[in-house]
Amino acid sequence: MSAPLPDLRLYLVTDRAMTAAYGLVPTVLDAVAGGVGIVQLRDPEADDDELVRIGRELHAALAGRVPLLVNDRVHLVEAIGAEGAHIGQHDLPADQARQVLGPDRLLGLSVQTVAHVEAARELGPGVVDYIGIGPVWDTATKPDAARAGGPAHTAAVAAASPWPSVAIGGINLARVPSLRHTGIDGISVVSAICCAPEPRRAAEELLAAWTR
Ligand code: TZP
Ligand code: MG
Repeated sequence: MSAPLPDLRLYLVTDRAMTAAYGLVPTVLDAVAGGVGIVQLRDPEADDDELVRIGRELHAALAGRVPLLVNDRVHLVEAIGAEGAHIGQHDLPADQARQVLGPDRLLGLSVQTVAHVEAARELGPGVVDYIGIGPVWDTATKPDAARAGGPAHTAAVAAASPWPSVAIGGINLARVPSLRHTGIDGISVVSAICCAPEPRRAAEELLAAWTR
């Protein structure tokens, strides 16, 4: 059995450049104080040593308040002491990632289509814990992201999923209402929090809009 599922209602994915001025750790801690329930450390630019250093620092600062997941680099989860990993369609296959993580850590998988959900289903239970669906809207944060699917497509993918789901990509306060009836369990954001002048307030507002 995997770890109990975290609170997916507001999911923060980090960005190095966007948090450079205020600092990654202060940004994340403020966001958690504002209601973020799970954090993914995403830093494609960092080499492995650097990511371990950053991840350990962030994990220590979080002090168990919320789970920390590592983007893509499943092999670094143990060294960081993180609660799990989040992988995409072009990373280590989910069944292999689960083998590396063992049964007790969290594994999230990015999907773009119903076919991706079906493929993950074929791996059987106990592999994936939740899915991330996106991008919902075009976003400058991930220039190599797949084409935006929009809310209706997000709803179709969520409906096909046996796992809880979060949506990602271009989500901001104004767009939260259009996701409310898509059947997803939470919203996942990068810039809406990492670029906010007050990350805590941004998180509070996003969570309030989502749970309204
Ligand atoms: N995966 C799909 S879109 C995306 C990721 C990591 C970036 C989302 O960033 P933002 O700033 O919330 O649009
Ligand atoms: Mg990836």
